Amino acid sequence: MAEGPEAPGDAAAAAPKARPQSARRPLHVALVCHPTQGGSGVLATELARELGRRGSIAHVVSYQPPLRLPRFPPNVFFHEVDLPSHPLLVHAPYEMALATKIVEVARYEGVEVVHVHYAVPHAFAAVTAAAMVAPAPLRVVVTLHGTDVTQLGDDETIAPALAWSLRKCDAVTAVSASLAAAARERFGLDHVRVIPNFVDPVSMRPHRDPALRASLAAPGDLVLLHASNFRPVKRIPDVVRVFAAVARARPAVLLMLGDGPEVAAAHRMARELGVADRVHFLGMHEDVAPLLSVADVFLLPSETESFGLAALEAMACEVPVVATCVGGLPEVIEHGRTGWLCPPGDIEGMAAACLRLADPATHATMASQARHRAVTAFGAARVVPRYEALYREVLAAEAGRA
Ligand code: GMT
Repeated sequence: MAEGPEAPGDAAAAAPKARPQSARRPLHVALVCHPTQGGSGVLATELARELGRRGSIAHVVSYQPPLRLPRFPPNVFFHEVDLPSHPLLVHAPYEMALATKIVEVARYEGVEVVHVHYAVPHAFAAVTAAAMVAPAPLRVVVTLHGTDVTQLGDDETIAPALAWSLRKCDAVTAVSASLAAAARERFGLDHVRVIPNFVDPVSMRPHRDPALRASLAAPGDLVLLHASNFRPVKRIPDVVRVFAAVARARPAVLLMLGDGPEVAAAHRMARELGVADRVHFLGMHEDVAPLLSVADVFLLPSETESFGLAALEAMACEVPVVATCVGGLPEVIEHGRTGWLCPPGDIEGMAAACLRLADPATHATMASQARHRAVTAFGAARVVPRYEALYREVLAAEAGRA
C-alpha cells in the first residue's frame, strides 16, 4: 500500500519482511470484479484462469460467480462477498463487505496482491482492505476498464473518493492508451500503464458449425452480429439502423447477443424499420465462440469504447469488425485490414462497410488478418506475463520498503 496505518513508524517496525521476488515463485493474487456480462468481469475471469494455468493461485472475489468462470479451473478459487442485512440498511454497504472479504483472503489464503477490475467501487474497498491488514503487506493494483473513467470519473457524487483511492494504489493500469490518457487527465495520475485486454486463442477460435448457422440464418444471408451489455453507450438503435440499411441491399440477418437496458429499444427500432423478422435476440451465453463464429461481421457502433473486448473476441474467431473510430477501438481494429472504422452515427458508412464484407474474397482476407492480429498482438501468452511482471514489481517494491 502507498500508506500504512495511523502510526506508520510502529507499523513498519512490526511489518513482516516481504519475500524476495523470484520470477518462478507462484503468485497469490485476488482478482476482484463485477460478475455480470461486462468485459471487465470477462477479463478478470480469463486472467484468473491464465494465472492458475501458469502455476499461480488466483482468488476471484465478487458477489456471485462471474458468468464465464468455469466450474473448477486449476488453482482458481471463488470467494463470495456476503452482504449484511439490517432494517436501517436500505443500501447494503458493499464496499465494507468487499473490504472485509479481501482482508479474509489476505489473512487466511496468503493473498499478497489484490488486483481490482473496474475501479468503482473496487479500488476504494481494496485500499481500505490494505490499510486494515497493515503492517502486513497487501499490494493493490487497479485496472481501469472504461466508464469507470469516462463516465464515473466525472460523477461528482463519487469522483473525489475515486481519485483518492487511485492515488493510494500501488499500480494503475488501463486497457488502452486512449483510456490511460483520459485517466491521467481526469485523476491527475502520473503513472498509468497500458496493459491491453487479451484473448485465449485456443478457446476463442473459429468454430465451424453449419447446423448452428442454418438454425439462425438462411443460406446466402449476410450474418451481422452485435454482442454487448446493451447499454446506451453502445448506441443499440444504430446497430438496428445499420442492419436495416444492409438488409435493404441484400439478404441479411442480425444476431443480438447479450442483454441489458436497451434491448426493448432494439425491438422497437426493428419493428419501426420493418426488419423485426430478421433480428434474433439470443440472450446471454457463457460460451460465445460458437455464436461469434456464425457471424460474417461484428458490429460495434458505440459512442465511446475504451477497448472493445467483444470485438477482439470476434476477431479471434475470424470475424472482421465494423465499428466506430472512438476511444481505444483504433488500437484494436486496423481500418481496412481487420475491419472498418466510421464516425459514430455514420449509418450509411457502416452499412457500406458491412456490404464490402459480403464479397467472399475480401471477407476471407480480412477474417484471416483479424485472427492473426488478435493472436499476435493480444494473445494471452503475450499479455498475461505483463501482469505477472507487474505483480512481482509491486511486491519487490514492498520488499525494498519493509
Ligand atoms: O466501462 C464499461 O462500460 C464497462 C466495462 C465492462 O465491464 O464491460 O466495459 C469496458 O471494459 C471492457 C473490458 O476492458 C472494454 O472492452 C470496453 O470497451 C469498455 N467499455 C467502454 O469503454 C464503454
